[in-house]
Amino acid sequence: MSVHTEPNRHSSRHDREIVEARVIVTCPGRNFVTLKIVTRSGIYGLGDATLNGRELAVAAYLQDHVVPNLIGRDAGRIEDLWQFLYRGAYWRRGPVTMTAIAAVDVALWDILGKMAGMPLYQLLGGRSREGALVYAHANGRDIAEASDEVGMYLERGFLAVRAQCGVPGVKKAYGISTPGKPYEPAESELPAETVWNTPRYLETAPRLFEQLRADHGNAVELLHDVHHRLTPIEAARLARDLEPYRLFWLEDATPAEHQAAFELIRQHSVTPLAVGEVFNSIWDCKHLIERQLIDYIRTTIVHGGGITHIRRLADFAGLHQVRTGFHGATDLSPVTMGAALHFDTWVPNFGIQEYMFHGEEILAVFPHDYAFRAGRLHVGDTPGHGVDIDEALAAKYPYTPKQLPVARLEDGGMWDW
Ligand code: EZ4
Ligand code: CO
Repeated sequence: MSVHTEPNRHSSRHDREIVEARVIVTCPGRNFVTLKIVTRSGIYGLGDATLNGRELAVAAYLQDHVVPNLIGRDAGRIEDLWQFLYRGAYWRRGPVTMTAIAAVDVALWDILGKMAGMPLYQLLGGRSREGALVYAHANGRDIAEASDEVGMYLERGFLAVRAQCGVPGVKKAYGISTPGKPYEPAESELPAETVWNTPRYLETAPRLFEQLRADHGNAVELLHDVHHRLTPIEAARLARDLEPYRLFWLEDATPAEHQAAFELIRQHSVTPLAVGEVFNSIWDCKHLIERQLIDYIRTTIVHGGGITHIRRLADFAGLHQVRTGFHGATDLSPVTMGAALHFDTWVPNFGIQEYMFHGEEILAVFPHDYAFRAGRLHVGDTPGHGVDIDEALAAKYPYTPKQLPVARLEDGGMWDW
C-alpha cells in the first residue's frame, strides 16, 4: 500500500519568504486601504486596512513602520508575526495599530489558504453552516418611508433588517441617506456638523418599531442602531420601551469606554444588546462579555487585529453565550467582507452579519466570490478568502479626503455622533 506523502509544493520556507508588501490606496466611490503581501512563490495575499476618515494614518503606519519588518520573513509564521507586531510595537492596541496588524494577519491567512489550496473557512476548522444570516439597512426620512424600505428588503429575500428613520426637529439624523443615494456617512472633506435632540429621538424610535411590526408582522428580525447617542439611563428607557417589538438587537445604546455603564441598561430591560464596532481588542469588551452585559459582539476582523485576535475574542465570547454580529458597513472593504464571511461560516457562536452593499465601482475593483441567496451570504471555495484586487482599475481612483460627521446638542455642546 502506498501512502501519498508528497509535500505541498509551496510549503518550503524559501517559497514562503515575503519579498514585497504594497499599500494600495483607492477611492472607487469611497476610500479603501489594502495591503498586498507577495511571497517568493508568486502567491500573494490581501488584507483590508481601511479606517474610515483616518485612512492615511493606517497607510503610513503600514508603509513606514510595518512593511520594512515584513520583508524577508516567513509568511507562514502568522502567530509569531502577530505577536511581533503587537508586543514589538511597545505601544499596544488602538484603532490605527490594530487595523494595520489586521491587514498583515488577513493577508497571511489568505496566503496560507492559497498555498494549501483551501478556502479560509476550511483552515479555521470547516463549515458550521451553509450561509451567514445577514441584515440590510432600511432608512427613511420618516416612519412610513422606512417601513416601505423594510418591505422592499423583505421582497428581495432578506430575513433581517436594520431600521432607522428621521427624527422630527433633527435635520440630519444618523443613518438617513441623501434621497436617491445609498447611505454613506463620510460625505464631506471636513466633518459635517449635525444637531442632535435626544427627547425627540426617544419619542420617535418606539413608534417606528410599532409601525414596522404592524406593517410586516413578527417573522422578520428587526435591528436598530442608537450610534452612541444616549446616556446609560436614557438607553435603559429606550431598551425597555422597545421590548414589545422584540428586536433582534439594539446596537451601541451608549458609549462603551466605561463598560460597567451597560449594567444599568441590563437592570431595566431584556432587549438584546450589541456593541463593539469601534473596539479594537478583547480588552475593550472583557467586562461586557464576562458579566454577560451584551448579547452580540460587533468587533470585526479589520479593526480588531485580524483573524488571529478575533478568533480569540469569539472563543471568549462563546464561553459567555455572547454571539458574533460583525460590523459590515461600506467602509469595510470587500476584502474584510470576504474574510468575515469565512469566519461567519466557521465560528460556532455566530449570530448575524451586517451587510451594506458596495457600489458597482467598488465591486469591480475587488473581484470576489461571495453571493447573496435567500437572506444569507455564501462564500465560494476559492482558496484563501476569495477576494482579489484589480490594481490597474484601483489606480484610476485617487484618494479623496472624507471624514465622518460630528454631532452637537442644540446649545452647541459636542455630543457623540
Ligand atoms: O457609522 O461604519 O452599524 N453600522 C454603523 C456604521 C458606522 C460606520 C463608521 O465608519 O454604525 O454606519
Ligand atoms: Co453601528
